Amino acid sequence: SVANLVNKFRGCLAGGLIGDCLGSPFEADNPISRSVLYNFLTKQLEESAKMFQMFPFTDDTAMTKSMAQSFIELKRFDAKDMAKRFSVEYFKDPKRGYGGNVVDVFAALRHTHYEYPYEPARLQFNGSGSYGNGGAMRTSPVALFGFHLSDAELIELATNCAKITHSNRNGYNGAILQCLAIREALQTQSSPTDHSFDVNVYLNSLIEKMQKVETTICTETDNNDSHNKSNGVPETPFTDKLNKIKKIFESQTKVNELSGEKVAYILGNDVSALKSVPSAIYSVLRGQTPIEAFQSTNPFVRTLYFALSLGGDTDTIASMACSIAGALYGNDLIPNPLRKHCEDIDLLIKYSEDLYDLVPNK
Ligand code: R7I
Ligand code: MG
Ligand code: MG
Ligand code: MG
Repeated sequence: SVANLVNKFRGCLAGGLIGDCLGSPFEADNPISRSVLYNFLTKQLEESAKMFQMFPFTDDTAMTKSMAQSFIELKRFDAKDMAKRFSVEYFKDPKRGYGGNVVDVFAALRHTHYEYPYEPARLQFNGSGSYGNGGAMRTSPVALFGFHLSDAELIELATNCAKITHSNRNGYNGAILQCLAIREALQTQSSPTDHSFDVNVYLNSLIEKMQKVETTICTETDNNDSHNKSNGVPETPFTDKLNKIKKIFESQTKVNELSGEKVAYILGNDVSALKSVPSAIYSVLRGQTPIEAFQSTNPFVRTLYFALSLGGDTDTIASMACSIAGALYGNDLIPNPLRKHCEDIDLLIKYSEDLYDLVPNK
């Protein structure tokens, strides 16, 4: 309902931060040790901890903060302003675990005084653009700022925000999918008693929208035109992965059988958008039912556990999964101890409220 929309906004940015901060200690663990993960998460959930160990955020949150600040201060999208914030933030605080190549974009943006905010990204990887998940990992403010927009408008905004660093079709399409997944979560009402929602309805909506995105003819700004068609038919890799997920969820037995390691093998767990965004979405849906290896009745906690259990790019996959889960279940379902471990939690909550204030006609 409309009444708890602000709670969902808060949950989205708080969830994204928690996934990033608690996922970063495991980044690149592949596979991740079950007992280490069990002990770690059990510890972070302790209510009575005398001291809450503080986990710093990484580039995922640094860039999310810049996106939020740009929307909040300008009350509109401005590519140059966003490009400048990314770059200034990077040079102020570079040791946040940024992707290996995106740092060249920040340098080129600064060198050209942010005059051509899309050019450096277009030149990455010999002109094919980055397919990393850096566009997707920071997209939550787009879904909040663009909450009231039509699908077409939201997709255009998500694309333009992502293309400042990620001009490869699979890079910005990953950001579009993550953005749509969050908006769909904001619009989904889970049961107030057991927090259940219709997984099939949620998936079908994403499949329909992503299919449209991936089959639409590329514009002249798309520099990957030659890579995305086979025999004149556009490739639909994200839609295909969503359909794979749908197939798995059609059998609850299959869902219960698939460990994090197996899901990582099927859907991926690396720094590419294609092998991380669908895995994050899977983790959210997996959170709907009990997990044998980590007993919790809380679907947000289950989502976090499962995302981490995939291994690989854990900070980013957990951050994307938990921002969707937070948007679904709202801030009130997130256990307090988890947030107490995260750097800048109060600031992210403030940004979520500022973005909520910008939503027209509530
Ligand atoms: O996508 P990006 O911002 O990185 C985000 C990731 C997250 O996991 C963060 O937590 C952080 O750890 O990094 O940064 P990019 O440098 O654009 O992409 C990340 C990596 O993906 C690159 O360093 C490459 O290894 C790989 N990559 C590609 N490799 C070959 N060809 C991305 N695009 C390509 C490509 O087109
Ligand atoms: Mg990171
Ligand atoms: Mg290419
Ligand atoms: Mg990462």
